[in-house]
Amino acid sequence: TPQPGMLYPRDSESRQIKHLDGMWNFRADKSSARNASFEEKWFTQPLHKTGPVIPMPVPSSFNDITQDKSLRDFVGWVWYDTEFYAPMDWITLKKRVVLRFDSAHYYSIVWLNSEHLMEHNGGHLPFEAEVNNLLNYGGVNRVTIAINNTLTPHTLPPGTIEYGADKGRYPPGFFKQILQFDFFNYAGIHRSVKLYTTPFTHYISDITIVTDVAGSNGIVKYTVIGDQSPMDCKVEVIDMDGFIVGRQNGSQGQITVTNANFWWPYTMTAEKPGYMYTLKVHAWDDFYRQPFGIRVVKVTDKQLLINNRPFYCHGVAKHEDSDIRGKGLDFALIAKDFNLLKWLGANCFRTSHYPYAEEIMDQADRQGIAVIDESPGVGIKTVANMNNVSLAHHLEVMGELVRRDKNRPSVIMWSVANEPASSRDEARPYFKAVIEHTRSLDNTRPVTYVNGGVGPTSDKVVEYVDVICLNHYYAWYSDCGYIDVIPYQLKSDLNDWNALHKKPVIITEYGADTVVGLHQEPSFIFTEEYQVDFMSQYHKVFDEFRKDFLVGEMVWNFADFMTDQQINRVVGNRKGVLTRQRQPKMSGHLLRERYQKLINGT
Ligand code: BDP
Repeated sequence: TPQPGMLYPRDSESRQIKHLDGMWNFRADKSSARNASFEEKWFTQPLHKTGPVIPMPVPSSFNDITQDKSLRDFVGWVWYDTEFYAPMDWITLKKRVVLRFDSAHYYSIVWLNSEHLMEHNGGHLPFEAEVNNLLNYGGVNRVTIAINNTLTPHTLPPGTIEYGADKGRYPPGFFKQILQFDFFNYAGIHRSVKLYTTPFTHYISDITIVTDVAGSNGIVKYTVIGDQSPMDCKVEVIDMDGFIVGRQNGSQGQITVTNANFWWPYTMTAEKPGYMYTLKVHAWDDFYRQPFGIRVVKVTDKQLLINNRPFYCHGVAKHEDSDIRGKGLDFALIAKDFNLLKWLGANCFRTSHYPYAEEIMDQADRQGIAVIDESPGVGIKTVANMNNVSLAHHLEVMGELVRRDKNRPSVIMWSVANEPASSRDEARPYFKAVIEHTRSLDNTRPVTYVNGGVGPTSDKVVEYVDVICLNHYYAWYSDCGYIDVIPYQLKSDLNDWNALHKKPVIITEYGADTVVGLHQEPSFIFTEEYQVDFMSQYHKVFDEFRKDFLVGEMVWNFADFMTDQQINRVVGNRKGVLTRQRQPKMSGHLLRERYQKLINGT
């Protein structure tokens, strides 16, 4: 379990933020051994003194920024650096200063003024360190980061490197990265970099809020952790109009908010969806305002309940993916995607297949979109992927994910993995451990994994989950072109699962590749007509089973996204109901019509 902490940087009376985003210097280590940068100690001097650098935007993936194919497909160490000044008042005011990367993909080593500061294993999640000892207040500071995107059997997601075995038939030193998942392995500093301050000692390091509903009242249980104990701590619950609706002294306690505004997905209430409160924490001289919502999630044998009312999830699986920036954070894209979710009438998404940016999750909270929060556990297929080294890392990652997102009302479920080889004997102890660990970190939310076509009699993991999540590609990866098989196969599969496990089911993926603008009638695979006909068959079955134990449907995918180069991918995966540029295909209109009807209860 990771240390408590990693509160999202927020300014306050006692805290200040300095953004380090912008153009950084960048250099890839293209040496044949791939590690000249370490032998030459690039971290000891400004990067531009080690050799040629190029400007690289932060945040962004580096892959699609240049015209250089070898950089797009680069596997190994890339280096970034930038310079900044630390305000002198940080000394006089006795500030603790923290350097935080909201995420970098995949393995990162950070130096400050040539001194080793921290390392972090894995993308999609934040890491930070206190920098007071290394900071230069009288002059310029240089932060350097080396990032390696190489995937191994024990990274999440896992991957392998394949060498050109037949030397005569491959260029010298030839190798390629083999991915076990279906999206481009974008890399770089994907999210923002910030310096933030807190009081030097006696500061708030973590806050956990758990809520419940009791009639029309909200129950708010909170725990505050500081760098010292005991803590001198006062908290206030503040509503969206700025009124204090509850207060309490002590680092732990319970507050009842009378006639509370509960957090609801926007499709469950016309009034105040995504209602957020603030827990204002004042400990010693430190102030932190933690947003939260009052709601409770429960699961029965047939239903998913939000605030004790059945919730039917009609949503999408997404990716962090767009032109040029790859997986880089982009506020314009975030705003556009949420507008599109509303346009479609979607009330839910899954963070397939890794944790999304905190700024995305903020919008889910505030706009009332429910989220299945998925770890980067995608492509866990081999025995090596399930050994003790892999398991230890997976447990660590779940700890980091729960620590980051535990206070988010939008997160209604944790997903530990996507489409692992769940029929393997090794999968049983591995996923039992991962799922039980996740539940021990947070017993207020259901835990699941997403099953990839392993049937109910061969699967060895579903017995540990609260909700069964299934991906199905009938009439695409099997019986391709024969949409008539869909109702038969989907129905019999749903009934088979239900015969063995009395748990609610969500179809977390179904979809067909569709090249926008390709038309043919009668429909033919890859055309817009086929995607519409294909989805319509699934919808008929969903409508039959949502009266019973089906609690959700999510199309694969919200938008087209980039993948590796493969013969079954025409410049990326084309299963979006929107193009990668976020324009609707015919299927987007179909889905919108369906989801708007579901919202109106017709
Ligand atoms: C599913 C995977 C997803 C793929 C999708 C597809 O979960 O990541 O992109 O198939 O093949 O198996 O389109």
